[in-house]
Amino acid sequence: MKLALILCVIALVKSQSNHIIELYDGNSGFGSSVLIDGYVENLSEIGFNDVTTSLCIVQGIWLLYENANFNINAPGASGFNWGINFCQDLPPLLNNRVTSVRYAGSAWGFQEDALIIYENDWFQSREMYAAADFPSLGRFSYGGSLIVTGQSAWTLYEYPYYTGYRVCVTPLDIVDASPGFYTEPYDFGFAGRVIRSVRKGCWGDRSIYTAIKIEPGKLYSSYGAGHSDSIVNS
Ligand SMILES: [Ca+2]
Ligand SMILES: [Ca+2]
Repeated sequence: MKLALILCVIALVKSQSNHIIELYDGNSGFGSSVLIDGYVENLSEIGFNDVTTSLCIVQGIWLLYENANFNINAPGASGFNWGINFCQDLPPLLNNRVTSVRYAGSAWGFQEDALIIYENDWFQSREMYAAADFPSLGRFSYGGSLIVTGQSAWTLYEYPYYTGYRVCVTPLDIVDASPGFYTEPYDFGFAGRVIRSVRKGCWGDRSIYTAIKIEPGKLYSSYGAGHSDSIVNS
């Protein structure tokens, strides 16, 4: 009993989330591989930089980047996918190029209510994670892209304390808790603006934006910097 408890505690300490992805050097899940359940800012830390050719998602929402630190310093190609138990080969723009990966949403439930705002388009750079109302988002220019998980809509505001221009964004399917992906500011009506506060639910007079249609079990990727308006469904 005690041993089981200790093992359980060790397991909790070791795993970073229940989003789980496996990266493979070869096609179709062949070759050497690494199992990842957390943020990896540089895959060279685990000897897997620029070698991934295919991936298998055990579960979760996963984001892949061409450059280190989720493309913070150098914008580049990125990809995203979500679902349970599927494998996929990477498209040419990401094949043998992935350098950082991270999951999106609650660490322990990718279908729990959350709003994740990224500084740049295509889920690049810094992120702001909100599971509840956030009256002031601080110094970064958040508003390049977002992911809405769970079963709640959110209102985004141009100014702190829920003031100024506002829009409402929703998950893709609010009943099934399918995540909503908004790859660029035009997708949620915030082009040229910064998000400075967010509130759970749809509030006041506002426009409602719905997520682009994304199917589970497929990887979607950008063409990289300067071509972020294109979705490649490989
Ligand atoms: Ca490879
Ligand atoms: Ca790379």
